[in-house]
Amino acid sequence: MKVLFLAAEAAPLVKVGGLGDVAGSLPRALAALGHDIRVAIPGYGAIDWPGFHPDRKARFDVPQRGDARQSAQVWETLSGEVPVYLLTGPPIPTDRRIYGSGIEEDGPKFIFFSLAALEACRQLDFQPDVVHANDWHTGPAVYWLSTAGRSDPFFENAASLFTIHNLPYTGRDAGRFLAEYGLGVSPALTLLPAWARDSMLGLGLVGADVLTTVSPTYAREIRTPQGGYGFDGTLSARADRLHGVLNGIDTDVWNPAADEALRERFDTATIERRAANKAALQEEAGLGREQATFLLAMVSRLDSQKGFDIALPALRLWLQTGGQLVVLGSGDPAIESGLAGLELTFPGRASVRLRFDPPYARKIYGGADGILIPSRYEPCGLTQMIAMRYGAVPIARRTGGLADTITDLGKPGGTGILFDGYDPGSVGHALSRALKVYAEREQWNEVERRGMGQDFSWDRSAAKYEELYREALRFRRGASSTA
Ligand code: NHF
Repeated sequence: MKVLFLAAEAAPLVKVGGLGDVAGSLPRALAALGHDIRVAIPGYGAIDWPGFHPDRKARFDVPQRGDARQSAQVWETLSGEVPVYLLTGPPIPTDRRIYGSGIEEDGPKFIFFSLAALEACRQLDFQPDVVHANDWHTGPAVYWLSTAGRSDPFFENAASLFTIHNLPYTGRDAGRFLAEYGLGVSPALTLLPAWARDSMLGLGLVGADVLTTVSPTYAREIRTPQGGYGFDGTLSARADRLHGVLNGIDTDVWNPAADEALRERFDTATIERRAANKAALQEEAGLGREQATFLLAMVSRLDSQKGFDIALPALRLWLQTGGQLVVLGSGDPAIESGLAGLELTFPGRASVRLRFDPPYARKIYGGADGILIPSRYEPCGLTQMIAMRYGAVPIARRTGGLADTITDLGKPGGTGILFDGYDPGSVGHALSRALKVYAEREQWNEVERRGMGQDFSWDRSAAKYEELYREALRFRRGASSTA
């Protein structure tokens, strides 16, 4: 199949969060299955243009309302074997900015990107069977396909699959920018609550032939009032089109047996070598070199989604009672200052780095004993899979993809610790459970080894997407439509 994969970010060119990881690795797995898949992202100035040396492939115009038009260019580079198209034009920032501060900036940017990416396919004579669009930034492309695209000879047979990576990000209040690009209102929008009819996410949700999200549990949660952020009715109405497909990780990129960032590389047979990595991490983080002390870590975007409000009181107790802590992340200034306070209060026991530092993240995964992930909600989560692959045991809230990828120690084959409550007491209780097992070191090592033995590669999920692409095509070509 010919597939156009649309995302606002894709590693290694540009990555802010998990979406970038997925857009960097899933297309490679689909290409390995024999599909002709091409990724399109905005050609931000923040990308290392000299490093990736893209070639300009076409200049064209993106039509707007009336006779207006916006000039665009498409450039091509490669990510592994996968072609990546970079779309540039006046709404795409040429400075270091990726996401802006609101819809005034991001509305025009991503509507332009969505429509320019489709138009680029026509210019390059790449006629996709499926357009796989991701998150609210790409909703307009899905919506255009489901409306004007139906009578466009180049796109009439192109099916769409829309993946939700993070539902609360909606790109709402985009109505006037959508109108500028001629995206009018269709009857299908009544499937959306009134406030969401000019949201770019909403356009994707009603326009797509098939919807997916990144874990089976999250697919259920978003159909409930608690997890649906106002879209539960829309998603329940489209439940027959909605599937949960677990993300994978690129097991070549994340491989403790070959990771250059580690002091000692290891696999399940040589797991005792983690001790050297733990010592190196303690040294680099300025913590006491205590091999017998539980070294707990957090690697995360600092966002209210990630549960720092319930973690902080529990971490204070953890540090008071002799545990060690390493944190890496950046984001919300209020969370940053709460974490910085921990380091000040517990010098030599808590170490907090407030920045994006990929090599240091690898050292944490390869040296920490446990990784705390107390998320309020988690569509899939990649940290827990990477942690397990590196022998660090996840201690996580039972939500979304965390519930689908971690087996609690209370069950046979346990790989981590899960807790339910969203409160500091539940975090504290989970940490005590971890300490109890850690005291029996052989048992703990067994848990680490089981985590390392899990298969988190893309193989299974890529095959699932392949199946869903075919299903989307059946819907499109059978002309059963909602929009
Ligand atoms: O893994 C990629 C990521 C997810 O849970 C993560 C999230 C954003 O919040 O699918 O998207």
